[in-house]
Amino acid sequence: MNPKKVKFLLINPTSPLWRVKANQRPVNSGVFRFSMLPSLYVAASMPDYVETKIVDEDVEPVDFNTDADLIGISFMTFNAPRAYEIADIFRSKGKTVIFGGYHPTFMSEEAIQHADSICLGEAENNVPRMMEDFMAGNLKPFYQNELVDLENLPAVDRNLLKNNAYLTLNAMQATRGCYHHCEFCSVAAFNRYKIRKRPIEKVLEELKGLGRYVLFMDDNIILDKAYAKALFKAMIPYNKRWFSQCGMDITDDDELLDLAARSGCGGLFIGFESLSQDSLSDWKKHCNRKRNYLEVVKKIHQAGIGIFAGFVFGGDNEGPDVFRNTLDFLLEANIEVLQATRLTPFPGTPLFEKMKKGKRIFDTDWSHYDFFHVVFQPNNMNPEELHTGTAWLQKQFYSNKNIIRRILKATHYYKPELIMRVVAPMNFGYRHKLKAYNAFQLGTSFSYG
Ligand code: B12
Repeated sequence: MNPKKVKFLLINPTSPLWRVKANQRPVNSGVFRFSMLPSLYVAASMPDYVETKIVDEDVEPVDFNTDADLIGISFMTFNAPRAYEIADIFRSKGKTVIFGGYHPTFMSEEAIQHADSICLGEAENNVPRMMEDFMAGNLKPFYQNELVDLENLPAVDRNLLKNNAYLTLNAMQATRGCYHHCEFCSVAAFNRYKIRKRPIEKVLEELKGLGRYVLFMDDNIILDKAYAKALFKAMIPYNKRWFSQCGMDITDDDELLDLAARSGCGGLFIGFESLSQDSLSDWKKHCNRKRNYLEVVKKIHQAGIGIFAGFVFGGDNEGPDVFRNTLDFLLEANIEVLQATRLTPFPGTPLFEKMKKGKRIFDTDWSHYDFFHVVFQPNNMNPEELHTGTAWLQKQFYSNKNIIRRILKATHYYKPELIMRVVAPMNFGYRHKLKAYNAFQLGTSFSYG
């Protein structure tokens, strides 16, 4: 069969808080809009006869009168309710709807109530099969992926995105997945606790075509240390400024840290998760245990690399003093950017199963699975304390006074270019975002009693 051109509308839904209204500017700060690789790889996996249009509800409203032949929706857990709402509208108009992403993969029986078909896992192998069946009028409800061989990843077309709506379009991947078994992590579960690597020459080929600032959307770019060293060494001549995510064990290997810095690493997202050894053990975050966090930070700063730290609150042994203690550490260490999250049992994770079994999940409104709500019963605090305590910490960390202080301190080890282009915008971006979530107001109601 020589198929006709098929129009495919691929939607990224969002919550009412961030949804853009017709002819208005986005509500969410552009600092928090990047990657879009999930949708770009779906589009890249489509056969040639498919014309894809990507709509990101953060940036542009969905046209429910579209003439598209097929509707796709890409979503995680927090935007599942909106994804279902959109799907129901399109299906009531007779359109075929397919789903993909973390939530429909892990909650497939729930999701299929709202879709004609679901891509379970990655798109690259599944999408061609789905399209073949769609064209033959024989679309099946579920397509289970096998892990994709990254050697043959298709090239993405970043022109499908609205250029000025994103922090950068220069997002790419060298590796996918992670073999650690941290209880709360959906990424490792999604990738079946395996790491896969692209051949370095393919990474360089893609990197070459991107601008100076690049985001590597890897789950842990240094997990395979030999690979990371070879990659960083090969990247040095390209003169890029890159940012990624990795484990704090980057500080165990001086050569690796040095190569990261020399190849242009400007900042790393690192999951510190907790100062509590008990929480790290409970969550099976063994790679962080028995480490001197201040020393870790110092070493990374000495290499001229900034730190975006992830901290999680709500461990079983944690009481309300956890917020003050963590704040003291963050300010002393001069962590540049903080992501403070309430522990969240995402579907598909061991934590979800554990909490479900213990009957501790009291809120299954998926729109609350955004790190800004408490959805489970903590052990050593009440939900209100966990909620307001996290907000209190965010309010303190992102006070104007503390932002200015950390920027001044950062001038001793961090390039002015990076302070202007990364630290300042991220800090003020967070202030804006947290205010939209009412976190500053909420934080005032926290007290140690
Ligand atoms: C970049 C990113 C974002 C970006 C944009 C996401 C995007 N659409 O591009 C931004 C910054 C907006 C974002 C926000 C949030 N994020 Co986020 N994000 C990521 C991150 C780090 C990388 C995404 C990426 O580029 N992946 C690479 C691509 C290639 O992989 P992929 O997602 O697996 O895509 C494949 C399949 O899922 C499938 N697929 C996906 N969609 C579709 C659709 C169809 C039709 C088909 C057929 C297939 C298909 O095919 C793809 C290619 O193989 C992931 C972690 C991760 N490793 O994925 C977290 C992650 C997705 N985010 C997460 C969360 C929780 C959030 C937030 C809710 C909270 C937060 N972090 O602040 C917010 C909410 C935003 C808001 N408005 O409030 C969680 C989701 C967990 C869950 N089960 O819901 C993740 C997994 C990280 C984590 N902490 O565990 N995020």
